[in-house]
Amino acid sequence: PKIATITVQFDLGAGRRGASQGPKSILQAGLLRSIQKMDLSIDDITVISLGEVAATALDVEQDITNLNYLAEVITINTQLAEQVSQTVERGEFPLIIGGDHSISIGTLAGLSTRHKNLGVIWIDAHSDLNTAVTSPSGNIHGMSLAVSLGIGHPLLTEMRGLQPKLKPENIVLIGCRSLDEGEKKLIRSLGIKCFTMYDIDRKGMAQVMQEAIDYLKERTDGVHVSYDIDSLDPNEAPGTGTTVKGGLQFREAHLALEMLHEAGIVTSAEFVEVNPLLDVNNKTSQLAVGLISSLLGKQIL
Ligand code: DIR
Ligand code: MN
Ligand code: MN
Ligand code: MN
Repeated sequence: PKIATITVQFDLGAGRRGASQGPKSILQAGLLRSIQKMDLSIDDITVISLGEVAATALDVEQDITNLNYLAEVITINTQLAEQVSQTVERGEFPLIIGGDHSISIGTLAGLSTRHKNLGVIWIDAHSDLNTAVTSPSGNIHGMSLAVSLGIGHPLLTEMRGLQPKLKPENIVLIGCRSLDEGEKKLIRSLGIKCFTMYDIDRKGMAQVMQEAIDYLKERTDGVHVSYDIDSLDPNEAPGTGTTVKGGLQFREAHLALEMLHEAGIVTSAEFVEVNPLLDVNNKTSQLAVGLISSLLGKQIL
């Protein structure tokens, strides 16, 4: 299908500024040239930003304790959900470029209009399963997966309708190595499938991905790849706000996406948390171009 690129210039879900400049930097690093080389058809780029839009006014009665920039997060994600929904209704493949990881709230809300049994591969050093109660930071980018499961502030979970956007058994976490206590509890209690860095070291990325693909293939009606660039080792991806050592190596990261392309199960994707202000010689933006290309079918030979 035709690829519809949606860029989201937003970073208020994260603890530090700069990820809003990720899309511009990834485009400058040659994303469109790389995609065009693969003979894919690609639509115009839709740009989403808070810009002149005033953030949603929140009712003073609302409890917004430990939810930083809640109004702004709602405003941007409501716009994004609408764009994603229109894209899938046109039968196109949404490729969302962030922005911080809070934008998954809008992406998954938009996808849920079309997919009732969506699978998600969440590649991240973190699990983003916090709530305002468990979060050590109040940053909503650490809560987006929980929100999509229907766990969190109603203004977030009820975006585009009341129902949870995802089922816990349709999620696979890959690359985690920094989990907060509340997140660990939730992973265990909901039985979320989780391949930590320990599993990747132990089994190798090829086996981990094969298991993830086999698991999702039989139970879902589409698979969304949510790719946080901090899943990579900081040596490969220094340009991101919350680096955690002991991450994916360059080839492991590419192999995962190459295998996903080969499996032919992916129906949408987002790449988030590239922060050009923290980058070294544009290394992380260039890496993102390579990773997106691998997911879309770029091969070495
Ligand atoms: C931490 C960091 N678990 C939090 N989360 C990040 O603030 O909730 N997610 N960086 O990508
Ligand atoms: Mn994340
Ligand atoms: Mn992360
Ligand atoms: Mn579909």
